[in-house]
Amino acid sequence: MPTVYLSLGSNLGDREANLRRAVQMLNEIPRARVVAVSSLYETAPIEDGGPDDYLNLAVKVDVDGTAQEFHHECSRIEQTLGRPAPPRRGPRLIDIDILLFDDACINEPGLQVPHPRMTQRAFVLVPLSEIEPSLTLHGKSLTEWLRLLGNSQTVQRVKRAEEWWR
Ligand code: PH2
Ligand code: MG
Ligand code: MG
Repeated sequence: MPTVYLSLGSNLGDREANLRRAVQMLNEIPRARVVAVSSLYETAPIEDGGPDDYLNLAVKVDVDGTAQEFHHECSRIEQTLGRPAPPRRGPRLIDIDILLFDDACINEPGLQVPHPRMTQRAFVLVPLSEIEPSLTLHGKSLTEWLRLLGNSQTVQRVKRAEEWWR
């Protein structure tokens, strides 16, 4: 059964509640099972992340099915949770990104796996290394990738997994 790693983020509303609901909904996908969640991390926005701080975490899921099917389910959860109240538009309440789907290499419009920017994002690498410290990416360990990033990106652990999940 494929092992899948996800990065989740929220920077709007009750961020912790948004993330908890998203992880619950991932676990409710009939052919998916959440097997590990990381601590919650408060992270400063990078790239085009908008003005507000994020809560981010990493999740490990066993998935029975294709990456495309699972991606579709993740988009459905984003839409269910993140739909802005009409007529307002704005940042999404929840972002679910597939980082790794077993050892699949996928390069399609809307679905690139491994996630092409994950090695440049401390908000991805720190939670991921917490739940899977032995992972390597393109021949380097997660800690090696983090070391290459330096410490310009703020990532602060705010709640351990057992304090927020179930
Ligand atoms: N997501 C982005 C862009 N920037 N920054 C942080 N700290 N956390 C995110 O989840 C994030 C971001 C695009 O999805
Ligand atoms: Mg994203
Ligand atoms: Mg996304």
